[in-house]
Order: sequence, then C-alpha cells, then structure tokens
Amino acid sequence: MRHIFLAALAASLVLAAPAPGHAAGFPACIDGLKRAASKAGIRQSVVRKALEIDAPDARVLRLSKVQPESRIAIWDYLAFVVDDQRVREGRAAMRAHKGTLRRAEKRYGVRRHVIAAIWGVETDYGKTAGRNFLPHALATLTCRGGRREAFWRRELLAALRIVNAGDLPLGRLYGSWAGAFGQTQFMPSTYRRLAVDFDGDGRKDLVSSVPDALGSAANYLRRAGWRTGQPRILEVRVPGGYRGPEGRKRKATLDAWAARGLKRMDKRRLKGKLRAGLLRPAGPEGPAFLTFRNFDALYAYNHAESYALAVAHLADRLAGRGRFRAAWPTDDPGLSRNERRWLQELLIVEGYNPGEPDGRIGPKSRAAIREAEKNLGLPVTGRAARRIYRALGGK
Ligand SMILES: [Ca+2]
Repeated sequence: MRHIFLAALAASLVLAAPAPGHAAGFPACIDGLKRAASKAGIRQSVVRKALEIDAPDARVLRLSKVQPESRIAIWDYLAFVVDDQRVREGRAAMRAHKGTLRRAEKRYGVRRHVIAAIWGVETDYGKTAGRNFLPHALATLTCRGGRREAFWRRELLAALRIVNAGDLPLGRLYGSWAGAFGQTQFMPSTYRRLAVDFDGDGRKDLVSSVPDALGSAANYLRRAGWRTGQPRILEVRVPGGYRGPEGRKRKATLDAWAARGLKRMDKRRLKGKLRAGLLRPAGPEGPAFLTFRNFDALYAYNHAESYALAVAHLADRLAGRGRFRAAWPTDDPGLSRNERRWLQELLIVEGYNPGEPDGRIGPKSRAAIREAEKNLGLPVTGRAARRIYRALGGK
C-alpha cells in the first residue's frame, strides 16, 4: 500500500512539474498566474494587460543562463565600475540634486556620497535602468519552472501590486531581466516594503522621481543596519605571512587588529573599539581592507562583496578621497568604460569583429580580443585589459 502511494505521489509530481519550452505548458502557466493575480486583488484591466503573453521572453531566458560577474577579476570590475567618468558624473549629479541628498542624509543618517554611489553603480545615475518589461520577464522566469519558481511568482505579484496601488503605471515597469527596476534597482517585493515617497507627490515612483529613488535607497540602507557616522571600509597593510582571522563576518575591534600587526595605509593610528572584518578581495597580494557594519549594509543591497567594495570606493572618490594605495596583483590592469569602447574601436580598425563598440565586453568582444592576442603573440586572456589595449595603439 505504502509503495503504491509513493508511486502515485511520484507520478503526480511528474505531472505537476513544469515543462519548460513545452508548447502547452507556457500558456497554461500564464493562465495560472492570471488567476493568482486576480485572487490577490489585482484589477482585471491590469492583469489582462500585464500578462498578455503567448511565449517566453527569449532574451530573459538567454540572460538568465549567463554566469555574471563572478568570473570577472576584481580589478577589472572596479576599473570600469569606479572609473573617472563615474566620479565626474557623480559629482555633477550630486550638485544637481544637492537638496534631495542633504534631506535624505538628514532623514536616514546615510552620507550623501554613499546614496549617490549606489545610484551611480546601479544605473549610472539613472541612465541605464533596464529595458525588460517586468511582467514578461518575471512570468517567463516563473513559468520556466525550476527551484526559484515561487520566488519569481512572488516578485511578479509584488510588481502588479505596485501598479494596482497607483504608484506606477504598467508602462513604466521596465528593469533588469531579473526584476530589479527603478533608478536604484529595487526588486518589486523590496519596493513594496521599503520604497518611500520622498518628493511628497503621493506616489512611490523610483522610476521617474530622483528624490523617491534616492530617499528609498537611503531608507533601505538604514533598515539594513546602517550606523550613522561610522566608516564603510578602511584600507590597511597586513603584515607579511599573516595567517589570522579573515572575512567580512569575522569581526574584531580595531585595537585587536592593531595587536595583530595591521596598520592603516594613511599612516594614522589604528585604534578604537569599532568592530571590523578583514577583506582581501584578491588574496594576500592585493589591497586589504577592514570592513565595518556599514559595509555589510552595502553588501545587503546586492549580495556581493565586489559590489559593496565598488560602492564604498565610489562613495570615497565622490567625497574627494583617492584611489586604493596598494596595487592589484596583476601586470595587466583593467580598463575604464571609455577605454573599453576605444579597445573595441581599435579591434574593428584591425579587422576583428567585437560587435557594437558600446564598452560592454560580451562573448563577441572576448572572442575578438582572444584572436588579436593570439595574432600578436600575447598571452591569450580574452580580457579587455591594458596589455592588448596598448598593443593595438590605445593610450
Ligand atoms: Ca513621489
């Protein structure tokens, strides 16, 4: 009896399992989502317009399979995320929105440079907020099945609730393939929880309202445990052969770190009861940082140490501080966005095909770089980096 029951259960699981790409599976799944949305109280007109879909979004499916930034070297990532252009444009953006930033700093206790840095890293100060229609993207991810199906379904319903509540028209619901949207890239559920109406027009609009986006980012950080007046990161020198505790979470007081032989790079004394972890993003040879509770709040925003480091560093640069003092352990440093664009132009001039010279280094650009490296007798890396850039005549 027991065995028959288990067999029946297994059969029903097979039947209930999603059939990605199956012709009948997708429309049925969309119908299910429409019913769920209606049941959740979303207006019929919104449900109908949002989920008028007869096929998965092919681009979203493709992008969801690309393994993103985890494979990029930290020095390449920082070279284009925190380049001089982003610092320059960030300072201009801070001047243009001085009053808003000042007000957000006062209300949420987060330094204005940090708020601006989030804005700059997430969407280049509102310029690149994504071009995927969220209901289609999220419905595609839900109906493809897989273990995160329930997560995508929740985000889809949250997105529709934002429209239903009158915060945004459906036609403004564009963002990344994975559902983050608006100038500071909130997921729909985060939007529902933490977005604020910072310009006081009665709607929470992180897409078109810079004050709403910046106020919401500051509110997010405060709720993630931001401590007003405390640092994010501090560059340090670690004694050679150090084998002690390491990692963002293994915190100790500055006094304890000083006792372990660490020194501040700016020559001031390392001391005090503030707690920090030791982060060496490239291992023992590259720059080393003590990271504080506020670094963890930045980490919460995007769940990547490289991201938190980029925001912390951009905030420091916007505040007038310099670059990291220690060098990254590479003889072939990364390129800024301008240099990446120029590298693509140089490749085109030499007869290679890196695709559109847009500064984005995708599979085509990497293949073109590899080919050029091979022809020039350079180590074949496929990276947009200094050596191939110089070899092709870049300055
Ligand atoms: Ca508003």
